[in-house]
Amino acid sequence: MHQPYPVLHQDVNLIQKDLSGMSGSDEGWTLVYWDVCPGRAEFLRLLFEEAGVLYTEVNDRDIIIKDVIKGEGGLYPHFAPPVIKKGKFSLSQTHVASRYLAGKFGLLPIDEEEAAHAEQVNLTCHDYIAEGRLAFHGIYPTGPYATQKETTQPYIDRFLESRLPRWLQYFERLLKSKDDGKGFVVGKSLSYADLGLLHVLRATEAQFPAAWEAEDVPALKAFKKRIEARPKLAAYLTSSRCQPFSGDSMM
Ligand SMILES: N[C@@H](CCC(=O)N[C@@H](CS)C(=O)NCC(=O)O)C(=O)O
Repeated sequence: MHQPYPVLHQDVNLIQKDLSGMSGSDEGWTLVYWDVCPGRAEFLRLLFEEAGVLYTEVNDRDIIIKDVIKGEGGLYPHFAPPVIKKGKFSLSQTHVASRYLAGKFGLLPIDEEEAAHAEQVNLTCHDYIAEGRLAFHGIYPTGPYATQKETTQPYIDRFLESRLPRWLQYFERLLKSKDDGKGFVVGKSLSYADLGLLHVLRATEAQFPAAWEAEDVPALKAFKKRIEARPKLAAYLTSSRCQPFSGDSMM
């Protein structure tokens, strides 16, 4: 059971590029993020795409630096993208923005305990991707991977050997803890927790294809295929809107 909020622009599954500024359109949603990789914004794109809600992307570096990184004035300035914006309202922190959009789009469990479990899972997905990303930036977390390639390799090796299997086996256990691993992560219908899990599994497969292939996680692999096959997600994942992963950070 999910919250019955109205879905805006239902079935208008279209993305537009807007370089006119972070303000975007007053009517629809704007997603502000770097253009270098799917990154954390992918958690939010999957929500827009599954809900069939129109969103406009602002990817211009100068605009992001001016309006987000150095943004001054206005209530609740942001530390870093992704940022979602609609009219005068804007919100950062990907998990919070995901949960907010999920509420708007009918992808947030109504039941209080299920909503808490969805949050538990989505934040765990964020922990996983953040730890994976950090392995590629062991010396300088906000510096480019290319400048620390050799020095950070031991961190990547350690992540691959000891942490990645633990994370994947955890997600396998999580899925199998209900409905024989054949259902949704929380409750009986799709929520933002399923989309969060889908995103981190796609990132894993893209960054570490051999490890993903070798890991014994049948429920997880079936889950990934099942969710990817949902019509709106399948259309998105095969469209030009869906960017390839960067190949150097799980992002
Ligand atoms: N906890 C934040 C992290 C945001 C974040 O680190 N954004 C990155 C891109 S994925 C960024 O642009 N960081 C700039 C900075 O840290 O100065 C979230 O989940 O949204």
